[in-house]
Amino acid sequence: MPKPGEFIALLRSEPGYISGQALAKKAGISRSAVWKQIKALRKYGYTVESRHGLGYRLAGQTDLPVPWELVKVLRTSFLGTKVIFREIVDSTQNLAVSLADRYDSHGAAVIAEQQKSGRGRQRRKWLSPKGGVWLSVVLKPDMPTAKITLLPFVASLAVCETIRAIGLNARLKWPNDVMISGKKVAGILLDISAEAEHVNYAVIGIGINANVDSAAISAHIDNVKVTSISDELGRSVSRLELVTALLENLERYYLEMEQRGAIAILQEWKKNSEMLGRKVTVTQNDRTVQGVAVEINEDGSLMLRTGDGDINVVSGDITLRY
Ligand code: BT5
Repeated sequence: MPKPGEFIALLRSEPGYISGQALAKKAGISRSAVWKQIKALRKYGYTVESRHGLGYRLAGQTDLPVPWELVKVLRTSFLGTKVIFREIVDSTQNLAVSLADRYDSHGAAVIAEQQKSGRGRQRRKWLSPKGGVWLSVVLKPDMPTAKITLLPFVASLAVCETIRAIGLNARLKWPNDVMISGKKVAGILLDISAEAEHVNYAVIGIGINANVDSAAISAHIDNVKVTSISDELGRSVSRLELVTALLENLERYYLEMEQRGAIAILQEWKKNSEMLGRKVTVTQNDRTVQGVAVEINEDGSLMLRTGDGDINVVSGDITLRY
């Protein structure tokens, strides 16, 4: 049985219609197997026309980041050279973590069109309907364990740049949210396995509300304002193009951090953030602290100027006060 990538290549090589019989012969499969392949391609988002007496014609490309399309356009050296794509999965993060111990997993990406149990930080839920970009990448970083918490800054910066390149004013909010006009469009999650001196692996999860109805997500959430790229643009975007640009930006920033450290990344991150100098409320579990966000420290923590002096916050959620 040909793989979807091989079968789509057969259809593509025909400018007009190709009969089911000719397709079956070229692919070395039965006519009914051809029909199954056509059905599968339609599920992957391709438009395949069928006409009685003429056969099949490829009339529209997919916008999904399926591996056989990504491989043709992606200009990375290692990130995304191995891709697992699923229409639906519990969580790309869980699948990626289960693969991470394999010796050849560095750079592998797991992408899904929909997640049933998407995860946020601290066991929070991440709503992941069809239309979004739900992606996890496995990395085996050559960097000290203490620096690993900076990886989400690399990822959120890459997401922010990718969204800005399509003309939207994406901004970063500590620790790793990507926002448009104060509404969350993307979030980052990090899972690691590390010893004191050595990182076994890091899995970075990236969720981007690409072509989703943000009102439908908001209906289930009360503490965060939500938006999506399609709601901001008033049209859908190609998730294939979005993921391609994202993986390219992520690899570039990751290599920069591995080779030169995180200072330049944090500088760039700060330039894309609107929170420094602003009054913020930090919520950590049930505790809240108020102050002015004055700096992102070299370890990624947030320096907060409070009435009682400066404190460094390592984790929590920020609300900007106006
Ligand atoms: C995050 O957590 O922002 C990290 C989200 C990471 C999701 C990706 S998708 C691919 C990979 N596979 C996974 O299973 N996860 C990763 P946090 O900062 O804890 O934010 C979670 C909070 O955001 C929730 O409690 C909700 O309030 C809100 N939220 C949930 N779904 C959302 C969505 N689709 N868009 C915006 N906000 C959402």
